[in-house]
Amino acid sequence: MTDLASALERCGIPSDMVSGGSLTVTSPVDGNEIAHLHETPMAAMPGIIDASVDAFKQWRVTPAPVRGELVRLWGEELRALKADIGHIISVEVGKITEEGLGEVQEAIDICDLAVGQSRQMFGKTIVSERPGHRIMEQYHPIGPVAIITAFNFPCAVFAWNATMALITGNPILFKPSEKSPLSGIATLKALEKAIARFGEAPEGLAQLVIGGVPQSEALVESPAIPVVSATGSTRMGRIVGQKVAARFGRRILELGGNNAMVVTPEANLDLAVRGILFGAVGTAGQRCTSLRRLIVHERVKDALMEKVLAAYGSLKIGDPLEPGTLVGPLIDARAHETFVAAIARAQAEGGTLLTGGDRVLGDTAPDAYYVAPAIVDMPGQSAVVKEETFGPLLYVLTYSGDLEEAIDLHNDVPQGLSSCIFSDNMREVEVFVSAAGSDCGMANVNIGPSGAEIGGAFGGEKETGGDRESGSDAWKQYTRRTTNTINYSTELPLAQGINFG
Ligand code: UN1
Repeated sequence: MTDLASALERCGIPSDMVSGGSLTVTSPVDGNEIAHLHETPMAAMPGIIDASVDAFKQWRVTPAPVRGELVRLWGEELRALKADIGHIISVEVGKITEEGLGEVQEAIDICDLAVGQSRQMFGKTIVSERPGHRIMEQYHPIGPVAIITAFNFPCAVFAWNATMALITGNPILFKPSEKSPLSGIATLKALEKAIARFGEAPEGLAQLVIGGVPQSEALVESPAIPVVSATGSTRMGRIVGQKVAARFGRRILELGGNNAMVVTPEANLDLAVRGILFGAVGTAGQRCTSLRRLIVHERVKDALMEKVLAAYGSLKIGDPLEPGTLVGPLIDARAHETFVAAIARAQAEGGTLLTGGDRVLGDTAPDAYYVAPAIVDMPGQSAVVKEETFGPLLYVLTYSGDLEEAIDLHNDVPQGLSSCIFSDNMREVEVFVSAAGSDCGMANVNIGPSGAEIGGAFGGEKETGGDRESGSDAWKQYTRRTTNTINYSTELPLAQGINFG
């Protein structure tokens, strides 16, 4: 049986690192304080950033496949520590055991992808209009990359960014969420073990910054850090995006979602129910990809909702480490207040609460916030439905006309992360994924909006930020592209036929 202290120890986190400091970490499982971390003093920030700049000089000239070898070792360390890091995630974030382990697996998967990618940073060769000339593009390292993560994916989202930054030749500066730093530190410790085995990595290649807004600001505002990747709320992203833009840095933003599922009359309803359950209730609705809006055709609404409500009725809510639990706690009291307030607003805006919303286990876990997942039937897409509420709250919207009506409703929110349609009709699904369909960064067919694999690019449009992380060609964002025109002739012809003297 794993306990937190031994998991931390096996991950190489010394006890003095998690005690005596001013940053208190609380477990959402029972509300107990589990760590008191030392914040990175602001006076230390310039030295940390300088060390990263120094590390860049060596790392950028280390051959990319050799950099890939470091990430391969990181994947090995993560495999060895999977159970321990998964356990830390469960205690610190409140994820059920399966999902804690799944998050570590996601980090392992991105390591594997990055190892292969480290040998495939292809640039194009372009024909020249001039004789004896050739044009080519190269993707070079860009410089230190700051990674600021949210509480809900402390291991995987860090790994998405760190793996790609490392193989492309850049040092990393990691600032985990104040709410879940231990899971992030455990993931970083696995990288430190890999660095020790690797042997030739520069000092300062992977550094940790603990703290809150001031420490984040030091990273966001530093001109020595060309790329800032930040995951979190739209409110945070608006500030970070503007600050990074003001100094012409590059930002990678992954912000709020308001993810929907369209269920058409031609859907397999049993499949849809399973998609709804994992999407809306999994991770207690605390994924940025969680299902928040169900847009269902009136012809199948009653049949679907009967099945959904039956499934909600049998959900086991409680200790995420206990086998069989499907719904763990909300992260903190504030998340609970927001959840309750959103339901009250939805009701005031004409909604009918179909199930859930109550706090449960209040007597056995008075300092933890467990809730019964809620479903609110809405007469229309009112103001509250257009906001992201980070919890297990699902709004039901009904359409009665054609698919276009559902798509209009679907796209009429400020966020654009993930989406899905359930239908066995190929015309409907093709329209949904077409240019006239979902306006999100991710549009799925017959699977829910959450739980993406790492192979695709992850991210969304509109207030979600517009950037992409994880697989596909996301690695390019951690590089600077250079276009090289090479003249191997003995003449100097000018482009566009210009005759200069
Ligand atoms: C997040 O919630 O910030 O697609 C990331 C998913 C996960 C990643 C979620 N693979 O739900």
